[in-house]
Amino acid sequence: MKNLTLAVLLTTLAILPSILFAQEEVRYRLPNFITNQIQEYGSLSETYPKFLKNRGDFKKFKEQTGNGSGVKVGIVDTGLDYVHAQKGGELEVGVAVVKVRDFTNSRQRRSSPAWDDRAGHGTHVAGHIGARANGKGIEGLASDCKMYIAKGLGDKGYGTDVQLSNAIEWLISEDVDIINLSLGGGYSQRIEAAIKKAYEAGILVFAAMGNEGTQSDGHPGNSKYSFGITAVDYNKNIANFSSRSEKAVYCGYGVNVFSTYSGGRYAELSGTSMATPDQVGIAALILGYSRKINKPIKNMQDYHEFVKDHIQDLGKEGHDVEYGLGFIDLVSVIARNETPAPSPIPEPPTKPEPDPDYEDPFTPEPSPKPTPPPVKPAPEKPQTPHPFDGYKKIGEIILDGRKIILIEEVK
Ligand SMILES: [Ca+2]
Ligand SMILES: [Ca+2]
Repeated sequence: MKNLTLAVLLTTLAILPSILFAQEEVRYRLPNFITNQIQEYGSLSETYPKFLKNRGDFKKFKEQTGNGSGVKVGIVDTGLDYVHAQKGGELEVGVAVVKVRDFTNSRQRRSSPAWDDRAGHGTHVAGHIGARANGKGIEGLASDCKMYIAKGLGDKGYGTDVQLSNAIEWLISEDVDIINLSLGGGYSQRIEAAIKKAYEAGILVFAAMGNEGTQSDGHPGNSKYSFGITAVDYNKNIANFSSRSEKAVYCGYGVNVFSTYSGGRYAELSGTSMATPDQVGIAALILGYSRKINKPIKNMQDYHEFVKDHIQDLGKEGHDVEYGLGFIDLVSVIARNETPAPSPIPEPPTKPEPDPDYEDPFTPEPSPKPTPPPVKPAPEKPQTPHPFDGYKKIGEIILDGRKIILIEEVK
C-alpha cells in the first residue's frame, strides 16, 4: 500500500510540470522579413559586408577582441543550410558550427538532413554572426565563435512554443554564452520560463522586437529576460518597418544585410531578425574581449555595465522607443579598456587542436569516395565594392509571400 501511494505521488509529480503549463501551444513565427536579392553560390570571393565595414577598422577590432574565439553562440531559428554547412562550405561544420539539432520534426530527405534550413532565415542569422573568414562568401562579425544551431522553427518559418522552449533548453544544457532569437509571437509562459532559466544561467539572450513599423512588441523581445533589439539602417536611422517599444534595449544594423542563405546562396534581407544577430555578433566579440582582459562578463547585468558608457545615444535624448539605449560603439568599448601591450615577446604559434565539443552531424552517413575540395587559388583581386556588381536582374518570384529578385552574373 505504501508503495502504491509512492507510485501515485511520483506520477503526480511527473505530471506537475505539464500542469504548470496547462495552456494551449502558442505559435511563434519569424518576424516578416524583407528579401531583397539572392545570389547563387560560388560566385563570390570573400566580401566584407557593410555590417563590418560600417564599424571602422574591423580587422583591428576583430584581432583586439579575439574575433569571438571560445565564445559559444546559440541560435534558435529555421536551421542551417546543408550546402553551406558541408565540409569545405562557408559555415563549415566543425569550426564555426559545432552542433546542429532539429526540434521541429522536419523531414529528413534523401538530399538533406532534418536540420537543413529550407527557409534561409536561420542561415542568414548564422552567417551574420559567424561566417568564417575562409576566402569565400562573406565574413561574419565574430567569425571565430562557436555556433550551436537549434532548428526550432520549421520549414515554413513557424514553430510552437514547445519546440522553441525545447530548443532553448538544449542550448542551456550546451552551456552557450549567448542566445539569438530572431522570432516572435504572443506571450508564452513556456518561452518566458525557458529564457528566464537562460538568464539565470548567465546567458545573454537577444530577441527581435518585431517588424510592425508601429509602437508594438513581440514576445520574447519584450521580456525582461531578453535584450529587445530594434533595427537601424547603415546611417543609424530607425528602419521604417522596425517595431518601436519601451522595452527596446539596443538597436543593430537590420536594413539590407548581406549574408548566407539557403541552397548555398547569399541574400540581402531586412528586419529586426537581422538587427538581432548584429547585436549578438557584437556581444560575442565583447564577451570574448572581456575574458581576454580578465574582466569576464558573466550575465546580462555585467554586459550592460561593460557597454553602458559606450552607447551612442540616438533619436530623442536618453532611452527611447526607437533606439532603446542606442547603438553600441564597439571601438569605444575597446579603447577604454585597452592598455599598451606590455609583452614584446611574440607568442609561440599554437597548433589548432580538435574541438572536444565538436559533434560531427555527418558521422552517421557513410562517407563515399573522398572528394577533395576544389582548390581555388586565392583571389588576387581587391574586394568588389558591392556584392551585386556585375549581376543583372533576370526575374522575380514570390516565395512564401516574399518577393525574391533573381539575378545572374554578367559575363
Ligand atoms: Ca567566408
Ligand atoms: Ca535616445
